[in-house]
This record gives sequence, structure tokens and C-alpha cells, in this order.
Amino acid sequence: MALTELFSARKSCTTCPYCGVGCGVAATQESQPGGGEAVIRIQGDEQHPANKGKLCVKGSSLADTLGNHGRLLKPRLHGEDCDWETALDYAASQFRETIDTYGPDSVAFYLSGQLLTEDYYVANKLMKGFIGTGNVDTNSRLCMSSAVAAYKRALGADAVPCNYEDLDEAELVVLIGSNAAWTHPILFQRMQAAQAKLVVVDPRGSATSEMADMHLAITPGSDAALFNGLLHYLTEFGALDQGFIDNHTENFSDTLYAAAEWTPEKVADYCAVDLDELLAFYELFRSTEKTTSFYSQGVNQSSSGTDKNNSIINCHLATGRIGKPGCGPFSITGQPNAMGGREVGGLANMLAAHMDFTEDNIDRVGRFWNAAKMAQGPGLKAVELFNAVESGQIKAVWIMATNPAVSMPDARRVAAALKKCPTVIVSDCVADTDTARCADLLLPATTWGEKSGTVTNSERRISRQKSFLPKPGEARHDWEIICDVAKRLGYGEAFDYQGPADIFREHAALSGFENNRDQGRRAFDISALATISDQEYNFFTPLQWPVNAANPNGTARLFSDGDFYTPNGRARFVAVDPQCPKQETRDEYPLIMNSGRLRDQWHTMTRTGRARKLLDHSEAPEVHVHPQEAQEFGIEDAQLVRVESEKGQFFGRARVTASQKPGQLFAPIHWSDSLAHNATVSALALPFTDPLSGQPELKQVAVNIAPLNAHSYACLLLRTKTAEELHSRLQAGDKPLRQTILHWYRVPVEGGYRFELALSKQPDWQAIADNLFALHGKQLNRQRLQLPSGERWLLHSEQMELLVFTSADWQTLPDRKTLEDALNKPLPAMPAQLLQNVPAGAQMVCTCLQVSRKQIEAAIADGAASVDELGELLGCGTNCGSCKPEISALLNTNLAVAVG
Ligand SMILES: Nc1nc2c(c(=O)[nH]1)N[C@H]1C(S)=C(S)[C@@H](COP(=O)(O)OP(=O)(O)OC[C@H]3O[C@@H](n4cnc5c(=O)[nH]c(N)nc54)[C@H](O)[C@@H]3O)O[C@H]1N2
Ligand SMILES: Nc1nc2c(c(=O)[nH]1)N[C@H]1C(S)=C(S)[C@@H](COP(=O)(O)OP(=O)(O)OC[C@H]3O[C@@H](n4cnc5c(=O)[nH]c(N)nc54)[C@H](O)[C@@H]3O)O[C@H]1N2
Ligand code: SF4
Ligand SMILES: [Mo]
Repeated sequence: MALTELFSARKSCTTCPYCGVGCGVAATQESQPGGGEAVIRIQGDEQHPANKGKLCVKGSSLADTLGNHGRLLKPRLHGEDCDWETALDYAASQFRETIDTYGPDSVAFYLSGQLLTEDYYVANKLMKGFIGTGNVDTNSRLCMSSAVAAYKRALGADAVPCNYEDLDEAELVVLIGSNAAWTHPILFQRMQAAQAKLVVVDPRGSATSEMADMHLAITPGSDAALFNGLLHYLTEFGALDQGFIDNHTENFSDTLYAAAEWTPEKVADYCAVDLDELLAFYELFRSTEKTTSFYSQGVNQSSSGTDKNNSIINCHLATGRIGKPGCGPFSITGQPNAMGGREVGGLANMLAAHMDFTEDNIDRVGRFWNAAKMAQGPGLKAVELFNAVESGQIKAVWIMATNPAVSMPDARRVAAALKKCPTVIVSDCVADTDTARCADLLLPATTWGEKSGTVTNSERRISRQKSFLPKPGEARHDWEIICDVAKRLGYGEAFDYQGPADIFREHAALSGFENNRDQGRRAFDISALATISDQEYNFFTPLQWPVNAANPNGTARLFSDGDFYTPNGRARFVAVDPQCPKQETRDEYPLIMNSGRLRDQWHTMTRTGRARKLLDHSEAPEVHVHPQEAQEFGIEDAQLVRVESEKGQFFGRARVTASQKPGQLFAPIHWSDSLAHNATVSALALPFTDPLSGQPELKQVAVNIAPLNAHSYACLLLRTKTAEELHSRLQAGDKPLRQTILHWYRVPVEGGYRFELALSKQPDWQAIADNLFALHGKQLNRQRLQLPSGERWLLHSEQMELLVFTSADWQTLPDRKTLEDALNKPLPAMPAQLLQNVPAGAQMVCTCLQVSRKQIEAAIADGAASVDELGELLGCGTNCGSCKPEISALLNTNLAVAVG
């Protein structure tokens, strides 16, 4: 039989659901001979202009995150499964009663940059056009809202001037508050391939700064001073494009006046950087025409983030470096569809299709929608919105595709507010999240691979996400759920869509509706797509907006003609007075806590946390500490520590590293109560916000740190059912466990879970096991081994049920992979062998090819002297390339040691 008869493959071109690079993904389903479960193969889509076939480690691991385990598969009302009729009736009647009794401003939606444009569009339409309130906000408030506010101030529209080809063409890329090597890896690889000079502005050393030509480790929050100083320098040293300033901008002299006091000496002092280095950066910027500024959360997540964005844009306007190849102020989006949300009006201060709440626009959108009740003004922004939930003003809230109990500043207070709110509806694809635990009604949503619609990436490029998997269980698409509730609220006619293509056509038509110079010109215009057929929608080729009669094939770059979206067509300079972070250090809280992302995890890990291999790079909540602080506070590397702010506590393992500056800490944001004990970083942050954008100051939190002394550590392996029992007891604060366990986190493994425990006293494993297995009903055999390093336990029937290894030193616990294997292998003839001879653990650097730090260090010791050489020898870095910065860092340290 020919091989082709055995296998049949179906390929679907879609888009990655993670970061704002928006890489094209080719998902191939290969059915197996004999009808076995189809295998999904994920590859980069060679045809997609964002990535041209490449994927980073998160994208290439997408297949490992699929599957029904842990999914929300049925609606749940007050903790019990229910049918859809009951769920939808409940949602609609709670909203209807609340609105009728307390008015439309007593309800709210909190949405997400991970919804598809079509989902976002109908949610926004329902709230702003039919329920009649502006109370729709989104997690993009925590992410992009300062970038939006700054673009609008300077350019007259939320319109990203640049595109990815500018990164290929740039001779200098200034990365400000961006760890792109980890957070936008495919774009970072493009910059590297183009051999542009890279300058990184970041208070800490990162994988990105490791690969840069220059790293300015500025004082946290001091970016605006750095760029005011640059504007001053550009003026002093003749780099202004006076023609551009005169013909295409306004407010230059006021802006320059505000910047004039920022001499290089003053900036060097304020930002705590070396004067010569600062001057070298200023000179590089001055002398390099093709300069792109690439900025992200280090500037956005600030109580003065809008000004910081404008201070960067000012320097591009002053030099005329905008709208030209290789140039521009490029705000890079985080989420896969942050841009789509901005386009439909997902932010509370926007109405729809880039229109805000002017009288004309309210009338215009009202006529287009044939709206029952138009919102008359902006709604509450995220922090205000959850404050209103707390105060009781908002009595019903529907949260979709975001996890605010983890990601909002002062996260514990947000969770508490939700718990006492009369109606909380949560739509998610995953059953157990911290936010889901606050819900009255849980609605099972489809997710990546199952749902269908469009997303817009950082360069304004609209691409399709396509379904290639069936809906699991009873899950429904977000747009369907919203429309079903809208119908029950009595708005059936306006929400009668046959599918996402229908919604997309309406969205496209609204973007072009009365969009002209006379009635108000809007940047977001995809009117040429308003009549596309279902077939064209299905085979949509990625396009950059505007896509209209003048530009039917899309628009790669904006503002090439120097015509801006302000009423007089001129871009605006904005005078900036640099502000310090509002969360200031003081005696009780002497350190600044910074936070951000890890290479292999996505946000609250509801998806990436399912792929075992993505946890190889880093599996535990951690805090990065400078050696000086470590010494001062008595902290050793890998020790458990407690970080405390005015608002809350965070536990994690210390990573002592000179990449932090003294006085500053850094923690990854990914862990939550669902995955670990006391590991929600945002619980520390005070909810200070930017006065214009409402974006919270998440990057600079005043904290203190102290070691947490554990009696000992344990690694515990359990099969799924018993692991879930342990997990729910840990979360419920079960007393005997609480008295013994100081800290825990869990890792999903094939066949069960591994728990890592820090113990406050010697546990009675027998009692813990008896308790856990009480309902098990099976007779279990027990093996115990007492070694000088610690106690080891095995409970088994015909298979392994529980394995425990303990040690006074966490780092001497054995290799976890070897232990995990025992879950899926037959028991050895002598089961006690499982307790013996397990090798020590190894940290993975290359997740794709499973190459550990130890292997790389050994190869360097044997003479390997470059990333490429190590790739040839061990394979590391040869698949997605996301680990190359770390391999390079290992080379630098190890070669330096060898030479030194
Ligand atoms: N692997 C991975 N990639 C992701 C995500 C993910 O969860 N995981 N999430 C996506 C999303 S939604 C977003 S928004 C992006 C975020 O992408 P990035 O903004 O690149 O990521 P962060 O790690 O949040 O922060 C970037 C850097 O800002 C620095 N920083 C902190 N304070 C300051 C400051 O005062 N000034 C300056 N100049 N820098 C500062 C931090 O030290 C950090 O290195 O990533 C996207 N990509
Ligand atoms: N301290 C600190 N806090 C931060 C940040 C920081 O840097 N520091 N960064 C902030 C930023 S930039 C961001 S973007 C946020 C991110 O924070 P969140 O948005 O809260 O985090 P996610 O884990 O992405 O939440 C997405 C949820 O949607 C679910 N989901 C996935 N697909 C679908 C779908 O198709 N439909 C539905 N209904 N649900 C789905 C997932 O299971 C998950 O529960 O965190 C912010 N908070
Ligand atoms: S860079 Fe990685 S996470 Fe971002 S879209 Fe591409 S494959 Fe997905
Ligand atoms: Mo984000």
C-alpha cells in the first residue's frame, strides 16, 4: 500500500494566538493509519509576511497546548454544570434586571486583546449601541492605552506609522522598555538578520540587552528625561529637519522650551547613566537617518506613560524620521489582537471604528447600527471599572478572555471586589483560573484552533485565524455567546449574524461610513473589504490597513506625505515634563519591583502552562536580585523569598544576578493562585494610573524582600485525580497542609502533576498520604527510604501512585524528568528501585531540542566558541532560535571565566 493511502493530511493557514508579531502558522492535521487520533503538526507559514515561515518556541509548541484536559466544556452556574439555555437566560435576565433597576451604567464588559475582532465588535456594539453605556474596557488598558493616547495626541489618530520592513531597513533600532528577544522573538530575529545597530534602554539586563551594541540601564521610570535630552541634543547639534517641522508639525517651540533644561549632564545624573555612554547614544541617533524606535511596556506601564511615548515621538518628528523606510516611532503591540480591539472601540474612551464620543460620532454610529440606545459618553477604564465593582456601582460584569484577578494592579482587591459583586460572568476556554473562581456563571468558549475570525498585528496587518478543530464539549464561539445574550435582551435583529464573515463585513462598512474630510477623516478605514464574499474571507490574504478605494491592496506605511489625522493635518509636538513613578521607595519599602515576561510562557499560563516542555526553561515563580541586595538581606541564590508591598505579598525563588541593578528586583508575571502559593506579582502593585490613558503603573512597585527559611523541600508526584484533590485542598487552605507547607507550585506532567513544596516542618507523609488516598479505595503498598539527605516515599498499586523526594537543600533534589518518567513506565520488579540512584537535575536552555545549560557549558569548556558552533555540535538554537541570546550569554560568561 502506498504511504499516501495510509496518511491523509489537511493543512490550514492561520495566525499564532500569542504575541502581536502575528506570525502565520500552517497547522496540518495528519490522520493516522487505522483511524488513530489525528496528529497536529505546526509550522511557520512561509507565505505570511510577518514571519515568512519562522516561529518562536511558543508558536512552534502550539500543538502541545491543545487537548481537552483542563478545558471548560459546559456552562457552570454557581458551581454546578448547567445547559446553555439556563446559562444564557441567566446572563440575560441578570443584565436586564440590573439595567432596569439601576440604569445602564450599573453593568460592564471587560474584554481582551486576545478576542478576535468579530467577537470584540459585537460585544462593543451590544454595550455601546444597545445597552447604552460606555462601560466596555479591555486588558489593553494595562498594555497599550498610553501608546494609543500618545499616537492620538501626536498624529491625530491611533495609527502606527511603521511596518516590519522598516526593521529590516533600519540602521539603528532603539529598543525602549522592550525585551523583544523574548517577547517579540521573530521581530528581534529580523532586526538581527538586518544587522542594524541595537541600543537597549532598560533598567535591567535582559536577553535583548545581552545582544545589543549598547545598553542604557536607566533609573526606572526616567525615560522621558532621556528623550527630552535627546531632543535638546538633536537641536544643539543640527539634526533638525526644519522643513518638516515648519510644514508638517506644530507646537515645536514650546516642546523645545520644555526640553531645554535637559542637558546631557542633567540627563546622565537623572537617569544614572554614564555621560560618555549617553553622548554616544545621542550621537548615534543624531547621525543615523534610518532610526526606528521600538517601544513597549517599559514605557507604557507607567503613571506618565503617555508623556513618555510622546517624548519618543517628538524626536522622530523633529528629525522628520517618520513615514520613511527604516524610520519611525514603532509602538509594538503585546497581544495578538490588541490592534483589532483598538479598531472596534474596545477601549472605554472610544466609541467604535476609531471614533470617539463626539456628538457627531454618537449620531453617526447610532444611525449606522440603527441603535436602540447609544452610550452618550466614555465609560470606566479598567482600574476605575473594578473600583466601581468594589463600590457597588457596577452590579453585573461580564469578563471575556482575560484574567483580571491575576493581571490587574492590586489584584487581590480586584478578586475580592468580584467575589462580592452580585453578577459576575466569565467566558473562558479554561475551567480553573483565579478569575473563574470569582464567577457566578462560567461560559465555555472555543479558543485557538477552534474559532474563526480576524486579528490585526503590530504593523496594522489583518490576518485570519481559522478553525481546524471541532468545538470541544459544549463550548461555543465568543461572538455566538454575545449574540445569543443580545437576542435575549431583545436586540435580535441587530445581532443576527450567520458567521464571523458577516460581522467582519459590517465592521469594514462602519470603518468607511461617512469617513471623509468633510465629515471627519479616520485613519482606520477598511471599507474596500465591506463587500468581500465568504469565499474571499476564507482565503483572505493578510493586508495592512487602510484598505479602501484609494489603497485597495492595503497600506504599508503611513504619513509618507506628511499629512496627519489632526484637524489641520499637522503632527503635534507635545511638551513633556518628566515625572517620577508614583510608587516611591521609602524605609519600609526600599526596593523597586519591576515585572515582565519569560521567554517560554504566555501571561497567566492557561495555555503555555499546559506544554510540559515550555516549563523547562523556568518552572517556578522567581525574583531576580542583585548580589549586593542578596548579601544585605541575607538571601542566597535559589532560596525562597517573600517580597512585600503596601498591598500584598509575593513568594518566589531568588535568582541572584548582576543583570539587576542594586535597589531593583524583577519578577516574571506568569504565576497565579491556580498554579502556586502567593505568586501573583500584580497583587503588589498600587493602582496608580496615567492621567490621560488610565494605564496603570505596573513596572515600578515599592517593596521589601526577606528570606523565607524552609525546614526542607519536597518534590511530589501524583496521578491526575489525586493531584487535583491535593490542589483543591491546598487552595482551600486545608489546615494540616497549611501548617506544614510554606510554599508550593505545581507542574503538569504526562499522567499527572508534580508539586514542588517548601516545608515549614517535618511532614508526616504517612498521614498526608492516608488522608489523600482515603477515598481511593485501593490497597496501596508503601516503600520508604531514609537517607542523610532526606526522606523518600513511594506508594503504589500495580502502578505508581505517589512519589516523594525530600531534601534540606532544594537544589540537591534529583532530576525531575527522571522522576516524572516513573508515572508512565511500568513499575520495576523491585518498586523500591524507584527511590534510588536518580541523577541531579539540569536546566534547559534550548527548549526545542532539549539542550541543557550543563551540556552547553561542557561544550564551551571543550572549545566551542560561537553560537553557531554550539548549534552544529548540540543542535541548540537551530530550530526557533529564541534561546540564542542565552547561549550567547553563556558563551560570554564561560569564555570570560576561561580567559580570566
Ligand atoms: N514570551 C512572551 N512574550 C510575550 C508575552 C508573554 O506573556 N510572554 N506577552 C505579550 C504582551 S501582552 C506584551 S504587552 C508584550 C510585552 O513586551 P515587553 O514590553 O518587551 O515585555 P516586558 O517583559 O513586560 O517588559 C519589557 C522590559 O521593560 C523593562 N522596564 C521596566 N521598567 C522600565 C523603565 O522604567 N524604563 C524602561 N525603558 N524599561 C523598563 C523591563 O525591565 C523589561 O525588560 O509581550 C508580548 N509577548
Ligand atoms: N505586574 C504586571 N502585571 C501585568 C503586566 C506586567 O507586565 N506586570 N502586563 C499586563 C499586560 S501588558 C497584559 S496584556 C495583561 C495580560 O493579562 P490577562 O489578559 O489577564 O492574562 P491571560 O492569561 O492572557 O488571560 C487570557 C484568558 O483568556 C482565556 N482565553 C484564551 N483564549 C480565549 C478565547 O478565545 N475566548 C475566551 N473567552 N477566553 C480565552 C485564557 O484561558 C485566559 O484565562 O497583564 C497585565 N498585567
Ligand atoms: S513571535 Fe512567537 S509568539 Fe509571537 S506571533 Fe510569532 S510565533 Fe507567535
Ligand atoms: Mo500586553
